Amino acid sequence: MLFERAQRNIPGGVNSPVRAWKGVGGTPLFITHGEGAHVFDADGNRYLDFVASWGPLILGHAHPRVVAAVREAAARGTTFGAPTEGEIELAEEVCARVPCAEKLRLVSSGTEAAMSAVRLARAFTGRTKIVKFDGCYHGHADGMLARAGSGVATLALPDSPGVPAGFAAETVVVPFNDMDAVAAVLRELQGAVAAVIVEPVCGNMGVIAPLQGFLSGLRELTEKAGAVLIFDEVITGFRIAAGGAQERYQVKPDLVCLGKVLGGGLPLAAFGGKGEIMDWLAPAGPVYQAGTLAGNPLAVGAGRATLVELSGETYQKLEKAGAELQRGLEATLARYGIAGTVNRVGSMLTLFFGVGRVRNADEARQADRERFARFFHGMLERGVYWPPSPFEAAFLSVAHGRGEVAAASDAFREWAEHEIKG
Ligand code: KE4
Repeated sequence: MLFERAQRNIPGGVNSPVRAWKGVGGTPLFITHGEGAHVFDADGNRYLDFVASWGPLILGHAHPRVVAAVREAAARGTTFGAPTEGEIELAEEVCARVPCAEKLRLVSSGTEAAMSAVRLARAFTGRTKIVKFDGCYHGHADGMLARAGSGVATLALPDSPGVPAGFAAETVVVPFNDMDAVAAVLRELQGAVAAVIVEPVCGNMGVIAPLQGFLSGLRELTEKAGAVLIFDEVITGFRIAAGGAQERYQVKPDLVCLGKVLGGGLPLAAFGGKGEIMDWLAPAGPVYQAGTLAGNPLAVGAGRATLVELSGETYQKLEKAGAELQRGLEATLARYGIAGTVNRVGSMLTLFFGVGRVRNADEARQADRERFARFFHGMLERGVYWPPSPFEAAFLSVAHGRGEVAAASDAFREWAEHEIKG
């Protein structure tokens, strides 16, 4: 049994906690390969995949042009530790698409992107306090683990041991979508807040969209307070629009964190924004940040091949598929009288059971986790691999056509029939 064997040398048998199915119980699938909208496990079972590696695979698994780009790059050598033209082209492409990005630094993970953006904001403002939102997850750097989402929420960890109280004390946590709370904190900490960091659409408490005016309100408040506004678009970047949430909601932050889709499934992330802030970064400026494999040619190749495929038409297709799936899920909830709600933005969505609406982490935490676990396993039995946590987002790819959406809706209806009628 692979999971037992894995646990002998890997803590918890996984290299990232959310993969261990702690939120739904059971033994995690070990995946052997993926093709388009499907993944295959070590027992040869085929599943319609809505995990999408937690967001990167907007083109589906093993997209031929992404695979070819990685093959071609690898054949020329995997890494040089020196600048390459491909990094310039990717930076130019990202800065052309992402409204706030005048300059960009490539890193290898979303955690590095968020950690570095926060350090940059602290240096640029000469301040130390960071405001984040309950349930938002910005990777696992020490200061970011206060009331985080994703695996921290899934495992119901209070935060994390090992983070010195002094670090946590610099992070102030307020409820998502609560403009008054943000205004109060910025007033109270007048002149001490370096940055407000937010997932413009929360994806780590399940999907939670910003209320009307929330993002523009954050923009105004941070402007007035002299604090840097950081959009963590590691999930939403290139996912909910070509220019991410800042294009979809027409609100421009000072800095942005990007990842997942940007790397096309390889380890690539980035942070970018106003040139006057980014130029504080070494070697242009004094703020140190570095990475052996930053801008790695294989990851840059995969990212460029992915962005090339993401045109306006692609986003219309993803929007349509997402809306179709939401309609199917909601129709079944209504038909069987199952309390629940679907939160969706574009091709990322979450099904919350037992609650009427979810606008922040407290409301997400009220959702019925036991029913979610039964839902997860019920869908798996019917060939659909949904994210194994009530606090994550399900993702559609361009490979999820009408047939795939119908299959997922049918599986949900069959599960609901069984759940209600036994
Ligand atoms: P990574 O360090 O995992 O590449 O990125 C951290 C990160 C930063 N910001 C946001 C908004 C994120 O969602 C993430 C990572 N997301 C989780 C799941 N939602 C990654 C899955 C995992 O931890 O295995």
